[in-house]
Amino acid sequence: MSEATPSKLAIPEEVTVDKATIKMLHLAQSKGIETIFDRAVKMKQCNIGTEGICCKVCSQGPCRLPLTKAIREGTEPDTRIGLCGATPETIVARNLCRMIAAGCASHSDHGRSVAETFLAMARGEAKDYTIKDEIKLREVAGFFDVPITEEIDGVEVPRDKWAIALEVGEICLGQWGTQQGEMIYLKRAPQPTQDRWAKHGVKPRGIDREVVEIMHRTHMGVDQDYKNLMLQGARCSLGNGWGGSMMSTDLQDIMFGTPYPNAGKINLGVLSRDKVNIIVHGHDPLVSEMIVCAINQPDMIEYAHSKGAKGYVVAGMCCTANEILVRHGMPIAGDYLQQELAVVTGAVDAMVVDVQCVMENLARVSECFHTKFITTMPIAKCATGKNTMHVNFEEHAALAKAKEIIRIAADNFPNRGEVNIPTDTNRMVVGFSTEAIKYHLGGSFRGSFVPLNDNIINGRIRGVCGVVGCNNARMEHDEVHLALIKELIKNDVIVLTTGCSAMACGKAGLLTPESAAVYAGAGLAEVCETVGIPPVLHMGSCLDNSRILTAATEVVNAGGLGKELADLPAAGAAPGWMSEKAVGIGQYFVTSGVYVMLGVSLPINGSPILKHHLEVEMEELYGGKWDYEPDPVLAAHKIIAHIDRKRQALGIDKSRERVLMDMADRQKIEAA
Ligand code: MSK
Repeated sequence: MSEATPSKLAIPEEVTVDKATIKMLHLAQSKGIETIFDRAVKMKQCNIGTEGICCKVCSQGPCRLPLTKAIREGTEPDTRIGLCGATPETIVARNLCRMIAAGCASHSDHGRSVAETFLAMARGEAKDYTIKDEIKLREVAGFFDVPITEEIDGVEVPRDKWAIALEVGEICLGQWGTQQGEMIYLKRAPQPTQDRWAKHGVKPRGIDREVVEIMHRTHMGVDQDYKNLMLQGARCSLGNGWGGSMMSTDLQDIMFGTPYPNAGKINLGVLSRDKVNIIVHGHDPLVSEMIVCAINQPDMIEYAHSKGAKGYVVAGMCCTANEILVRHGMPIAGDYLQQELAVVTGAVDAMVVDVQCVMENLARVSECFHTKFITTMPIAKCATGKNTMHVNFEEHAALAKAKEIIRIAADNFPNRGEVNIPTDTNRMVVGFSTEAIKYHLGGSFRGSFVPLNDNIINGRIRGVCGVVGCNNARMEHDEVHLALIKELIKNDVIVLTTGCSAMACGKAGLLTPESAAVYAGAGLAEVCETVGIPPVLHMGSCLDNSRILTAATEVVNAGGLGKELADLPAAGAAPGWMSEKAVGIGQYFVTSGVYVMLGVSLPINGSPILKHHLEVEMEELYGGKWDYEPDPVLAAHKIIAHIDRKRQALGIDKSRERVLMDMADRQKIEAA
């Protein structure tokens, strides 16, 4: 157990707005258990690092080039260079590109493991997985030019799904290592967006190649042109957004089912006193899907009973949570910042982790309780903690491995000590995949985005904003998301959300259709009420941000709102991002033509020239750009101003004025 210094503890009511988190943080502190909230108070950030101005790509450094007040104000010339002569622009661009590479590699390597399992399934080597969405398989086959029909005895008949899956799996997996040409999925983007990419030479080959090329170009003494470096950052990001991530989302949908709206529950109160609690945490759903499948099998239920438990609760954490929530309605225990606090309940019999966003301190907190901390992926083990163990997950024996994990959890159930589960939970409606939005907004007979476009054009919906990403321990937990999102929906901007941002919304009750009447502007509320949707649509995990790209493309294709993604009255935001994945995601949105607002600055402030490139010049290249505003309400208004500029460019600003005038005029008439 590592104890927090009493004088340097977080004040729970000041670091989060979530009631369950406040309660559990008090409890953790009373037990002397340190969490990330306390460490954020104790440990200050490095100024040089946050500005991105530390170069450590060779052993002659690290070279640190702080931006002094005099340089910033122009009273002194900027003569800063590293030992090799590298400029601040080169150093900051290198560091940023390496963040993009790491983020893209994370999502896309997750995607690779999904593609490998998909192919193994198609070959009959991973028999516990199956094809759950054959319609999507056939649609995806079309993107890869894999035939979905065949001629038998002169008659055109549907081709066997397993034959299609085999071909799709082989082509898909090959996409990671494509050395020449361009990734096949890029053609899913609107043509003018593709034309921009071609013009600037940023169409990616395979994601593996683009990540390796970033690592090469940022090595000491290679690419020393910040604009050229950022072109490769853009190229790599597209390889993830329109490649590794998008293919992964599609293959997961085929194997596990495409999400459609369903109900779910969220927050630490979903844990149970009398059932075996298994938390599945991370991002890759290969393990969690099997655990969800196994808990309902008679032998597993009997096993729980034999240990004195009434059954199982499988609750998710981070984006593994989103994966099993949107497809199966399994509850979410909490977001990234709540992971240690879940263990502090004393009710978690097994914390089962796969990849990404798993704090190493979970191992320390687990050993303060009976909790087994179980790693499952060969690429993500943990050397810390007495309660830590590894169960190597194998796709060829997936169900058996899931049962092994479940038995470990059940065996641990009788070892519980004091249990403190907060009662807080909230209900939500989730699962708005691109397909689901299409059917929900377009009507059940013929799915279409046209009604959405019509409502944007007539001004009831002012625009669309994807609000995504993490919770960051340097910001007020949940509040940065909620303040931004409430301001957006109040101003008739419909919000698409994923990741931990979606969880903040769920905990605050924004993911229910009824919330539209409480929080949304009159126009958006009217649309939500008519079609029965929340003003904030939960689209899935952070990997599923690719769904926002496909939804935006559907909007372009539906007509009336421009020819490319950059024309749309739309924006993206990551108010509390912390992960390198968020940088990779943000860059693929910018490169796709989207204005992206951050609440935590990129580490670029040490180079005003590079900052200008990202926040101004990139718009000329791609139609999208980065921006930064820590105040969530101000950020919302910058987003709204951007949306209004796009509406004006499309010539639909007047329609919205008419909608507003209608209401105001009516009030005026009534008052007269
Ligand atoms: S889990 S990447 S903290 S969204 Fe996807 Fe949350 Fe960010 Fe991890």
